[in-house]
Amino acid sequence: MSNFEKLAEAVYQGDDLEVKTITQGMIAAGVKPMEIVSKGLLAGMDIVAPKFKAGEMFIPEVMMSAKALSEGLSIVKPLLSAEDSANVSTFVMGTVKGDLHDIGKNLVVMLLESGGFNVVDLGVDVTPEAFVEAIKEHKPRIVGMCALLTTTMMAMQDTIDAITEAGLRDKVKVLVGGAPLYPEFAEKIGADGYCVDAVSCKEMSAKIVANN
Ligand code: B12
Repeated sequence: MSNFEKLAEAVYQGDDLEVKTITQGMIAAGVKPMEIVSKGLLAGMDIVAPKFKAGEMFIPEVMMSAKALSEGLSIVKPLLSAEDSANVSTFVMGTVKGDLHDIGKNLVVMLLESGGFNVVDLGVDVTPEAFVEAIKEHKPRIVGMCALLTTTMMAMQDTIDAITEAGLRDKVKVLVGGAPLYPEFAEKIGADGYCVDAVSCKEMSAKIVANN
C-alpha cells in the first residue's frame, strides 16, 4: 500500500491520529501539499461516500471520517497558503437554502483561501436574500453555491434569479458545485461555471480573476 493509500484508508477509518502521523510524515518527506490533499485526504472521502450511499456506513462513522479529514487538512492548510502568490479577490460562498451539507464546501473554501482569495463563508442553509445581501456588502468577484441534495438544487436557480432581480448579476461570476450537479444543469440555471471538485474550483476561480 502506498502512503497515499494508507492516508486515504486512515480517513475512511476515521483514525485522526493516524491521519496526523501520515500527513506529517509526508510533509517531512517533501510530498507536495496539494498531492497530500487530492491523492490522500480527499481520496479517503471518495471511499466513504459510496459506502454511505450503499448503507455500509452510518452517520456517526461518516462524521468520524470528516473529523479525520479536517485533522489532515488543518496540518496541510498553512503550507498550501505559501504555495500561491497573494491575490485579494473576494469570493462569497454558501450551501444553498434547505441544505446542511458542508464538508465539500469547507474544502473548497480552504483551497480558495490557500489560493489567496478572501473568502466570505455564509455557512449552510443560505437563503437567496442572504446571498444578495452578502454581494452588496462584500462586493465579491465570484459567488459560489453548493448543493448536495437533488431537492435543493433548484434553490440555486432561485438564488441566481434573486441576484439578477437585485441588478447584481453582471457584477459577479457564479460557480456551482456539489455531488448531484453536472455541467448542463449549471448552464441551464444560468451559472457561469460548474466545478467537479475543490481543486478545479480553485483553478477556475484563478482564471476568472486573471481574465479581468
Ligand atoms: C456526509 C453526508 C451527510 C452528513 C453531512 C455532514 C456535513 N457537515 O456536511 C449528514 C449525516 C449530516 C447528512 C445529512 C443528510 N443527508 Co447526506 N450525505 C453525506 C455524504 C455521505 C457525503 C457528502 C460529502 O461530504 N462528500 C464529500 C465531499 C468532499 O464531496 P462534495 O460535497 O461533493 O464536495 C466536492 C465537490 O462536489 C465540489 N464542491 C462542493 N461544493 C462546491 C461548491 C462550489 C461553488 C464548487 C465550484 C464546487 C463544490 O468540491 C468538493 C470537494 O472536492 C453524501 C453521499 C454522496 N455521495 O455525496 C450523502 C447525501 C448527499 N446525503 C443524502 C441525504 C438524503 C441526506 C439527508 C436527507 C438524510 C436524512 N434522511 O436525514 C440529510 C439532509 C440534511 C440536509 N437538510 O441537508 C443523499 C442525497 C440524495 C439526493 N439525491 O438528494 C446522499 C447523496 C446520500 C444518499 N445517496 O442517500 N449527510
